[in-house]
Amino acid sequence: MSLSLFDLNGKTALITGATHGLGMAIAKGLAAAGAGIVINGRFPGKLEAALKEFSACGISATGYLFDVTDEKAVIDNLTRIEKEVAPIDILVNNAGIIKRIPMVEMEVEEFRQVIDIDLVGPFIMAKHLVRSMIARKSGGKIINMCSMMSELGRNTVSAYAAAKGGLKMLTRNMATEWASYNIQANGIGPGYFATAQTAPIRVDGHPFNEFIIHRTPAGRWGEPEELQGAAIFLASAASDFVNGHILYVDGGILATIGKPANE
Ligand code: GCO
Repeated sequence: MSLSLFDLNGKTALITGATHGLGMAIAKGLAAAGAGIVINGRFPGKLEAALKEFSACGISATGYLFDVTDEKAVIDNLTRIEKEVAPIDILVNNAGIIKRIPMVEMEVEEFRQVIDIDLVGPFIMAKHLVRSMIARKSGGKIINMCSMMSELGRNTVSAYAAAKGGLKMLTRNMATEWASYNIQANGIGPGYFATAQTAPIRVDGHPFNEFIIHRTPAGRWGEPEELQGAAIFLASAASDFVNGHILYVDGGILATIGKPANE
C-alpha cells in the first residue's frame, strides 16, 4: 500500500459554498492533496475575497457565481466549468444555511428556504454532475456535508435538522443508484466547529458554548482544518469501496450520552 491512494493530482474538485468556513478549509485540504479547485458562491464580493485568499495560499482556484437551488444556473455553470476548467471528478455539496427559530414561530417560507438550499441544492448539483460522470465513464466522488443534526434534534433548528437528516438519506440513495458507475457518494458529519455559522452560539459565557464544550468528549469546538483528512479520504481512491457512509468528525459527541453538569 502506498500513500498515493490519497493523491488527488490530476483530479478536479468543485466545492459549493467554499467562500468561507468549512467549505474553504475543505477546498484547501483537497488542493494540498493535489486537486484542482473550483469553488462556487452566491455573492460576488465574497467570491472575489475567497479567490484572493486561495491565491495567497498558493492555490489557483477558479470561482463561479451561481445559486445551487437554481437548476438552470447549475446546468449552465457546470457546462461552463467543464469547458473552461476541466470535467469535475469530485463534488463537495457544502453550501448550506441555518435558521435558528422555534418551530411555532417559523414561517413556512423560512422552513422551505432551508430545505431548498441544504437538501434540494445537493440533489440538483449531483444530478447534473453525475450525468456527465456517467457519460464520460470516469467514475467520481460525491461528498455531502451532513451534520450532528443528521442524527440529533435541537431546539430551534427544525428545518436544518429535517434537511440534514434528509441529506444523510439522499447520500445513501445516491450511493445506491450510482455505485455501479464507480461513483461513490458519502457524507461528512461535522460536530460543532468554530465557523461564522456557529459564531452567535460560541461567544464566551453563552450557555450553549459551555454546553458544547461539556457535551463533546474532546472538550472543545473543532477547527475547520480538522475536516481535511476526512475530505481527502472520501475524495480519493482510498475510499473506492466506501459507499453511502456518513463519516462523523465530532470529537466523540455521537459516541456518548454525555455527562452530568458537575462532572
Ligand atoms: C446549531 C449549530 C449546528 C451546527 C452543525 C452541527 O445551531 O446547533 O449551528 O446546527 O451548525 O451543523 O453539526
